[in-house]
Amino acid sequence: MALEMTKAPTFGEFIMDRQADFPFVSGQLTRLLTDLGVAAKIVNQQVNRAGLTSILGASGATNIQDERQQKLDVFADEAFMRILSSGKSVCGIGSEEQEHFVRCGEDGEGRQGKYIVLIDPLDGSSNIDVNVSIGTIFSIVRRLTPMGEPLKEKDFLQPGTSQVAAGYVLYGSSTMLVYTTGTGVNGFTLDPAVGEFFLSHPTMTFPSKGSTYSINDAVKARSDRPTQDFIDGCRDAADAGFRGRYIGSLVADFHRNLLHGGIYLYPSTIDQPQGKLRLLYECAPLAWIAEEAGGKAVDDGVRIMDKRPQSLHERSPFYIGNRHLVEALEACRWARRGGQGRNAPSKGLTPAPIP
Ligand code: AHM
Ligand code: MG
Repeated sequence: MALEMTKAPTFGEFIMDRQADFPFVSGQLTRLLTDLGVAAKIVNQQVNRAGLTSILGASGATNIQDERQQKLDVFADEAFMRILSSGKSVCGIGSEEQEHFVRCGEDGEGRQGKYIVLIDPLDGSSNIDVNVSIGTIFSIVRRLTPMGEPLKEKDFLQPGTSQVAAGYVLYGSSTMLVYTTGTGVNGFTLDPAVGEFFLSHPTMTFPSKGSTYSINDAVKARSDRPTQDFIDGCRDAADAGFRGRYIGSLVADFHRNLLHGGIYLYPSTIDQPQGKLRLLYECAPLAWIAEEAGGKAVDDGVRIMDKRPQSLHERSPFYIGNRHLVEALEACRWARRGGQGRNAPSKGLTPAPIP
């Protein structure tokens, strides 16, 4: 029997084809996205060996190349840093693993390269050692300082609306790369036998209704009243199919909610008024993907994409997912304010998140 085979585009082919959608492009963004895909494959390989790495590294913690065994998140950071900074497209990198912005180039001033990358190299740290899905999140913006001049801090501190590309890699039961450049969201699955990402999820959108809520229950207990009202409403709607699902890896929780419909919440709390998640390399890129997929992302009152960061590791409360669920949460906030102030709910919307 003849095998029927169709070949989906690879990630590389897809971004090359898409390059034509942007007039006057120089190809630097295409090269940068290609480099991200390569780095993701290298990190994926190590993630898949996570348990072995510690066994193999136990004797003196050195590997066959006589390099010290590293924690996976440090390894991921170094892999992305090395690959991104050795291409010609990137002038600066801001990473969760680095205290300060890194300016690329021989003089360390970031004079060349059009793009800045903000990255969480390995998100979901608490899940690394227990074989649960983790991810990488990235955001790309254009430099503001003219080419040839040293990069300034303002180049890194741009709002989500300035992004030219954003995406994530999910190291799960399979490895996926999902990204947007503002013309929809596309997902690629890594075929480990071939070592290529193939287009598997074209034009991703949230389903019209979602019924999953994702929150750390202990954090919910310390969150503000509107968040608690909303979650209580979700629980009360269990008969209507509402259910709580929380992996504790943002990428994995977001990805599941994107595919099946739902909302992820990391609220402000009494002890962490700004929440936990970082605006530049966790919230903003996922917010753009959510919006491109028909969803919504806000903090306690402002669209995440509009927030102007003041520092590299700035945190933000974060609510993201199906538009109707995020708006139901906003309706709870509005109701708690006695129907005063910003963000009046859309007509007919009630705090009850019944689908
Ligand atoms: P990390 O960047 O240190 O891994 O922290 C971010 C992670 C998210 O992936 C996840 O959703 C959240 O922190 C879990 O936090 P908690 O353990 O407080 O629920
Ligand atoms: Mg993180």
